[in-house]
Amino acid sequence: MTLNPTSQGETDIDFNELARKYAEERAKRLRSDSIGQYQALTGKLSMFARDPNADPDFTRKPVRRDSDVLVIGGGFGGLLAGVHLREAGVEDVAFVDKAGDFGGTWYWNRYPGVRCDIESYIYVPLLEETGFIPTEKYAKGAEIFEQCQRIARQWDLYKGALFQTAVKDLIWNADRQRWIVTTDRGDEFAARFVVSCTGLLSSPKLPGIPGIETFEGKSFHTSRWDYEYTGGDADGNLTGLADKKVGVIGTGSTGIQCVPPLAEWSKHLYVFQRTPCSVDQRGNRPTDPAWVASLEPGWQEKRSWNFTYWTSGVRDGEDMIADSWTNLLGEPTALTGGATEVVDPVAMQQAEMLKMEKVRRRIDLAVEDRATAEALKPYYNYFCKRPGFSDDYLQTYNRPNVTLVDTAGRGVERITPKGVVVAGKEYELDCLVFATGFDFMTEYTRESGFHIAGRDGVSLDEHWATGARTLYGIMTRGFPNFFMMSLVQSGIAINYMPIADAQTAYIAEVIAKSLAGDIGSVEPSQAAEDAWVGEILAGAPARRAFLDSCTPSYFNYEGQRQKALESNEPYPGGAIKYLGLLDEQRASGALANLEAAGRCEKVTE
Ligand code: N01
Repeated sequence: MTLNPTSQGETDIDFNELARKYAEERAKRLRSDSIGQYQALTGKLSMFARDPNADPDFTRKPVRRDSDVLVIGGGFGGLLAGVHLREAGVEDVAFVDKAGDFGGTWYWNRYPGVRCDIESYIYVPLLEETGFIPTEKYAKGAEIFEQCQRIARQWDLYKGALFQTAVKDLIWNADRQRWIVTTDRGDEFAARFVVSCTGLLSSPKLPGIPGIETFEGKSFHTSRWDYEYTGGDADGNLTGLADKKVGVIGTGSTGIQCVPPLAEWSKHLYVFQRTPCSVDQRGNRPTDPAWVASLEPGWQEKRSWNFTYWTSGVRDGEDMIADSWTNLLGEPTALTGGATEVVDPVAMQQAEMLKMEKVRRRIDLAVEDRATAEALKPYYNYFCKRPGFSDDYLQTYNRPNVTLVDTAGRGVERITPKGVVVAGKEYELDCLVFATGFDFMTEYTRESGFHIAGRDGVSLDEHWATGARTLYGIMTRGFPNFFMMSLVQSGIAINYMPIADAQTAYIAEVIAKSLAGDIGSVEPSQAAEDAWVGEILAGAPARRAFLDSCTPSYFNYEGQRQKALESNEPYPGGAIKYLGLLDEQRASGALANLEAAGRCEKVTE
């Protein structure tokens, strides 16, 4: 069923009353422990980190290797780095990844119903180059994972790749002008350049709910789905759940994708909700072969730019993607970024409220039980959380075997050996699924999981103790020949792919130029880094003012500013400007704004 609430009645919205309601709902969710409420999958929770898709008994001999480039992480960022390095003529590239294969997010996230939530024709990289077209507008995770493997094969990136291997330490050796990199399997690399692509949302987190480790049934995080227990695969057929009472904690983008198949296959499903997600129309459809036949060379880049323009508030001719993202962001709203002309903030706020009102009215049309419908309504600005899209999530609550357990913003109270407690009531469960997300923009070393020591042994944590310092969010002074892909001081866009592509093209160019010139080390000049940090800090207050009014989420450090993390903000100039800037740097020789020092001869082994 397509739910398209008409605009009728919009004018009767009392914006002041809504603002009061938003503030009230926000206050219910504020907690003094903010981001401290979550725990990493270490220590007694390390069993949640086990990779169900890789051989747990895998062993190999430690490797000692000199290489021109070491890429850490084989997701979209690492793959695109590999492709651009190859195309820039850099052959000696090694990969290390904790996972058992390339794929990153799409290796780990195999939960039922997993799909991309950006149109696949612009989100999945290198479609023209590989001759692959996703079978649907929003592709299944398995297709995207296969495309990652296809890219790795086509650009010969498997050669020398080490999987099921975690980097532990990176230490800059100034005499050798190399990074000495060690891993948990005893490997030692001496790499001239390191490109760290450890992912933006890659470290799963669990809530610090008391008793979490005492649950005696089956429990796992969505990014480590246990199909041995549930049966089936990402397409459903979860026959192992036919006689099971299943609980899901978390109703973000992942929760809304896995709830419908879980409801279809479980005896009974309890969805434990703290904050409702906004759920807009998805409108998925099969790829039209006639459309594919009509595509001309260069189509993917053109289409991708069209989306970036429209979602930056710039109407770039026809809206090629025409989905809920472009429909909304074609209108100026509070967060469309620097490309949007300045509009009245009151008008922007009202536009956000109108959008959310439509989202709430969809719920009334989809959900039969009034109390459930009310509990599913989100009361916050649209961009306070990652928007969700689904054509079957809301309707799932009409099933007799599904219960929404709304926690009124307080979250699950306790977990017992038998189940989950909310407001004093215990819900007995056989299986408990945590759709509770990933670490986001906290400390870089905590997220990446390794220790980095740059010039004079100074660690990245020490260097950034009073705030992050980067050039373009990619390099940091004192850490020569080290490139990172993260959101810290980086450009952001609704679609990550063009950002990852531009960043890795720039990085590959810097590396290729340095290798060609036998340059020992490159790092940002003090002046360039200062200027970049200055731009970030100057733009941060506007974004913070918006986020400060938001309901808690990972976007705003769960509603509490973290002094040390304030300079982690993204580039405020918007995606279009950021992409243009990187392109310009690359085209003008890539080494501008960098200090190059020393000479480095190739070491022969
Ligand atoms: O994680 P989340 P996610 N009791 O952090 C709830 C990307 N993604 O995995 O909202 C009860 O968004 C928490 O509640 P609240 C996408 O960028 C992409 O869903 O904090 N509940 C929330 O509902 C996305 O943003 C695709 O109040 C508790 C949930 O856990 C990102 O991944 C698909 C709780 C966590 O939601 C992460 O999404 C899927 C407690 N104590 C995801 N603690 C694509 O298609 C936490 N929660 C590309």
